[in-house]
Amino acid sequence: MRRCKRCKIRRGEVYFKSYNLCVCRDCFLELFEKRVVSAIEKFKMFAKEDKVLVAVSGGKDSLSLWKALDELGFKTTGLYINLGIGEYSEMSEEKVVNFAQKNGLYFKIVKVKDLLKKGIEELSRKIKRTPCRVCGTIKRYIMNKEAKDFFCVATGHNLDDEASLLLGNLLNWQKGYLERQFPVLDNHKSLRKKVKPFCFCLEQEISFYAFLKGIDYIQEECPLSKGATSLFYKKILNEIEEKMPTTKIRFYKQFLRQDFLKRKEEVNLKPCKNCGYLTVSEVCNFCKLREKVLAG
Ligand code: Q46
Ligand code: ZN
Repeated sequence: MRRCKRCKIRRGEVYFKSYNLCVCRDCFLELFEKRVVSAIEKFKMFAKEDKVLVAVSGGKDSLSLWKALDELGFKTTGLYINLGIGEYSEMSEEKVVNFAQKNGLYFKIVKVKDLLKKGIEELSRKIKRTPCRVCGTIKRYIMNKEAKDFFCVATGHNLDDEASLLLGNLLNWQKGYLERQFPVLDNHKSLRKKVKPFCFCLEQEISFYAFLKGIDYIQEECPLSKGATSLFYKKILNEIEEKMPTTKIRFYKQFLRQDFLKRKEEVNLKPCKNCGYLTVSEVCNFCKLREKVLAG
């Protein structure tokens, strides 16, 4: 391999085609941390004194985010939501617990089965919705509830996730979803602030970061993700990126410059009459789901 393009002294250990950059591990770690800090500062995500709840799944992105924020000196607590997806959930919970213990970090576990008596797969069958849709509603609800004593919730969404989500939202002209795709959603009444500090980090960078930091994460994908359109969009974007490097970052950064993202107040939201969670209808999606499930 070539010499590190940054320090010009050490041997380059990793090559990023998207940046046409070959760097050594020390330079990589510096660049990676800078990229995370610049997203946190650019979007005014949180400051050193704020308490951040990091949503962790046991996968490489969220555990790397937790590690990076902790090493950068932020006050973090992990939140693991056990989705009740058989062995996959048990294995990922174990990864989170081991990681937290190894790094001396606080964390909390919430089990979907404790709340709704069933795991995601059974819930999806019961209410005849796709597992990911059910899962999304439940995770958003739990995260927001658990974040009430925190400044914000941070998730491990990376540039590949954001670019593929953007592609999907554009192909379907989902204007409402496009507005909500910003890397920061500010506090709004009882809705806690949500942030994505890895929004400028490629998946490939996070994998290398996790490797260098010796993070033991769950390698398997969620078994319910098979056939998800987001995976298809990622594959297409990877093919485009292969032919035209930097497409992903340009696509996403141009999106962030659009005027309609200067978000207005979410005037249409009002508290759910059961639980108080902000929603557009009388009863929030989580309460509707719970009613259907517990009805027998
Ligand atoms: S965990 Fe849940 Fe994902 Fe599994 S069921 Fe779908 S949304 S794929 S991030
Ligand atoms: Zn509700």
